[in-house]
Amino acid sequence: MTPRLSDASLHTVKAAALPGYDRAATSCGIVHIGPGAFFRAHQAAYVDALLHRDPRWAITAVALKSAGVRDALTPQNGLYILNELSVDPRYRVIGAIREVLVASQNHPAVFERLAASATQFVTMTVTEKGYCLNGAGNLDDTHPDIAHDWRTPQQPRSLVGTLSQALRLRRDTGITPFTVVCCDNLPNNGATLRRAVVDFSQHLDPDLARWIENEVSFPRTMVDSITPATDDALRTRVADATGVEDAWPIQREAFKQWVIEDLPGMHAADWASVGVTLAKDVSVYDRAKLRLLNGAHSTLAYAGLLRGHATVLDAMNDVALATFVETLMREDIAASLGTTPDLDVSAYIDAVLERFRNPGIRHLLSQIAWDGSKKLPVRLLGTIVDAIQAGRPLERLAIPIAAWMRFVVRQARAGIEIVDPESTRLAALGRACRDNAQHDVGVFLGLEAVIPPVAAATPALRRALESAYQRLLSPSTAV
Ligand code: CS2
Repeated sequence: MTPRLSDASLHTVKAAALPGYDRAATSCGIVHIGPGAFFRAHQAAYVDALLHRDPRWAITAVALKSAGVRDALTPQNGLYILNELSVDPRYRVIGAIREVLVASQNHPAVFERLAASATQFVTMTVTEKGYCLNGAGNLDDTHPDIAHDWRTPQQPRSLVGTLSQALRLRRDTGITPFTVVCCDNLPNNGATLRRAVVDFSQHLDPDLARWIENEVSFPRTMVDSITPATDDALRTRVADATGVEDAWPIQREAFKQWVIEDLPGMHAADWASVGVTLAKDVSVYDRAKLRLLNGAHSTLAYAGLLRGHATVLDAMNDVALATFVETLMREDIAASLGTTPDLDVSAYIDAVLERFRNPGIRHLLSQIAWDGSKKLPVRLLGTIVDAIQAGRPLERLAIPIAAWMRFVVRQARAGIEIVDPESTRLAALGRACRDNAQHDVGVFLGLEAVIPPVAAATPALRRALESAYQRLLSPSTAV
């Protein structure tokens, strides 16, 4: 029988790089909230490298609600296998996670870790929807989790409520605050999260809000590595190659990048020694990444699904679609980035397109299509608003938004659940559509949580959306 991966079976693992440090001698200096696949593929791999130099930075991983990761990783002593996908796949056992806690089941243990003076970084990947923000990017005070956390701040459900309570404990006991490192695909993620935590705290304790504003660092970051969801093919591949069974292995492309704003708190650990870029100004990196890579990804997802494709590679092999996406990036999205002395945008686009064509990766378009109501504002609608303000053309930029609308209509009509925090509303909108461009686009433009008011009120955008929508009624000829 294949043994299960754990500290005890580590010496039997074949064909994989193992943690080259004494795990028992490490201590937890990082609490990470949201231990999903991206974190385990990306940040935990950087931290695993850091632990070879400095044992203080092992990770306590905290899931806010779901017990799935804890149940998979605890019998494995926090170990899992990372498969780097390329023509020549590589396997690596990641030892950075020492424990996994589930906040909803054990708030006291979570707050004990968050309040400990050894904890100097609190990092998070909770996806766009985990920040409880409204369409304008501010704390959504109508969100049920926020209302809950204001009522019972010691048992928070939301990320924002959890950070506020943890920082309160540190302030009350005179422990220096941790540095909050947001690792989600949000524009200006550090400042956005800081504003949400300060606004949340203001409601409960204005002194705490002021203290957070003055004392706590929220560096801005850019995170990047394409991470397809775990599937059975990966589980089998890992077991065959390594000779151990891992309940939840992770896969990603070999490329990874992490840029963090160079604020004083960041120097507690030697991040640069493991390939993290500490930069004075992260804006150029995060705008380019969110708008070019993620914007193109969402375009491929919605247009590609409508054209019958399943993966990013399939969509890139569709010459008309790939040509459209490349033109969108080079002409329309690049124009929104302004001058970028530190970034060669054309080379960046070349590199992104090559990554999308990686034959070693099977990245499902349906995975990228999740949570469109939260992703589109960040990935494409900001570019559209800039184009409106600068008087640039909107015709191509309207295509991915119209494709998302058609995707919603298609799923709603087929009775397939739309994976999105707005799923109920979207399904109702989709069912109300009549395949009449003017009517249907009008219905979607009323979604103020997704479409910024200035975009909804721009006749030229409405016309561009209607024309794109009309063409997408026959998706095979739309681009
Ligand atoms: C993707 C991202 O699922 C998605 O929406 O666009 O997860 C993308 O793969 C990463 O941001 C790449 O860094």
